[in-house]
Amino acid sequence: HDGKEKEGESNPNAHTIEILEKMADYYNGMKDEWRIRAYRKAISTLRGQTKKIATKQEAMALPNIGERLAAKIEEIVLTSRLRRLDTVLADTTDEILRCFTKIYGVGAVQAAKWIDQGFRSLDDLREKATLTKNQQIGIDHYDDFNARIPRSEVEQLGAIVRNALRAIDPAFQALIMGSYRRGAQDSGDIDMLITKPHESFGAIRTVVLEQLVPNLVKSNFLRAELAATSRDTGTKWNGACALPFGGAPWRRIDLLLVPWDEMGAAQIYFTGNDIFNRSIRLLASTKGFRLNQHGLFKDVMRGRGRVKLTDGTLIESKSEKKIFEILGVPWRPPQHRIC
Ligand code: DCP
Ligand code: MG
Ligand code: MN
Repeated sequence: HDGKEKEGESNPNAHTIEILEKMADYYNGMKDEWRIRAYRKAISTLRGQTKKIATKQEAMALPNIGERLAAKIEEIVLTSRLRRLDTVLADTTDEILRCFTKIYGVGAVQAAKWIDQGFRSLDDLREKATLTKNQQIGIDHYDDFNARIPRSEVEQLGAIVRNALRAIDPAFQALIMGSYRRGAQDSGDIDMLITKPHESFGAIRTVVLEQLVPNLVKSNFLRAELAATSRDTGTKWNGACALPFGGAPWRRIDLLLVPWDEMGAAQIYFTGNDIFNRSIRLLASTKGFRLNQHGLFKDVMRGRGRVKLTDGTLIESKSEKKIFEILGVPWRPPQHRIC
């Protein structure tokens, strides 16, 4: 920090130096030793000048400044900016944004907020950010949660849930949905639909939340609970699980609690994929219906701005096939519900 403090006002090349330092910081992050050295030396040379260096010619005449750096110095003096730095900063922001949005439960808005607050890496977040419990777990298990789960492990994890549930009440059903039901060779998480023939939502929820989940926590299968997004509160339990051996990777698991009467609509919803759901729901609405995870409805009253005023009349919710039929959509097996 040789005289850096004084530089601000007095050094005629302060602005040029400031921009070159940002480039050096970038190459530092890239571990580009050769460019780091070139920038450091040029910066040091500029610091020693008492006159403003404004042209490529002037810059090249100084020690340790090559032609390309000299051209950059001229560009900075002429335009007050360096286009290369602008692209580098935009690319870096994109990369940090991608890194942050891969934290489970973190979207673009939260990620942008953190970047705004000056956080640049997961370590920054760990050390300096105020994190919710969910975010803390998402960061602690970042690599695990971003890894794909092999189909065979999805089956093993699903069997553990199914066996624990059947031990409580053999009439219960636990089906693996999501990408697994669509036939994927690996999945991002495990999606399990839990139901019992002829049973209500309340009774199913009581068994899952008061018996199944506590049992699976006790057996160390469930490792953490993750707060639900406001949209699925009540119908979903989100968390993390792992196979019962030391060092087993943590996997994301979603349990969807479904009353028997809503099985068909729930199966469509939880099989996805999300784009297929959006398009079949849109198609339903163009035919005057409304489709959601609970059923297919008609005569939904909408007010201003298409705000829903009533749920309408339930037409069908029990059978996946019937919902397709009523909508006039040819049956699509789960493997073909990829849009
Ligand atoms: N779903 C949806 N809209 C969303 C999220 C989910 O309709 N925004 C539905 C369709 C999905 C299903 O829930 O297929 C399960 O959601 P996942 O996020 O677990 O997605 P997938 O199981 O399809 O893929 P992955 O292998 O990444 O888990
Ligand atoms: Mg899934
Ligand atoms: Mn899921």
